[in-house]
Amino acid sequence: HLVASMEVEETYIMIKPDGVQRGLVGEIISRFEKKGFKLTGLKLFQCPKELAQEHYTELQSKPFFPKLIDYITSGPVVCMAWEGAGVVASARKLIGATNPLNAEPGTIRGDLAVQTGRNVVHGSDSPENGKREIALWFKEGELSQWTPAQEPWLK
Ligand code: 3AN
Repeated sequence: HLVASMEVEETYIMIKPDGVQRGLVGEIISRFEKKGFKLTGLKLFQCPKELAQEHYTELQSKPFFPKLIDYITSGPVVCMAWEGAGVVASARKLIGATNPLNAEPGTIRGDLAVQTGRNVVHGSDSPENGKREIALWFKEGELSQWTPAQEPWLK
């Protein structure tokens, strides 16, 4: 369905091991919450090699592929599913350019990262990949579709 004339989409966002170890989990989640997107899945997870290889299958032939797999599997990651109008492209904007040195200030990578190989966060690059990656990283039952309560929480 449409909200503000944009298609409601889902995207897979992942805080990489460096983001977890540098204590940036709260900061990164905050940026998506404050923007106004809806969190529908969240877990801390030690990724097996096979899953990392499947996730980055399009990059298999790149020279940096083995190092990328070592990096992503080097410690726990935070897996997230986010939903919202135009969330796929908007999340990519919030994240910033792949090379953090080219990422604009105000973006996650622009503010918090220096190296391409340590760029703290992943975001799906298309609605199709959003669906594919959420299905890859989450089991059924780990995702929650929810609507905000109509009653105010503070009276
Ligand atoms: P993005 O994560 O911005 O979508 P992709 O899909 O081109 O960028 O690359 C996926 C991941 O592969 C990057 N986040 C980064 O960790 C790693 N990567 C990409 N290019 C390089 C590179 N030239 N050297 C090392 N790692 C790279």
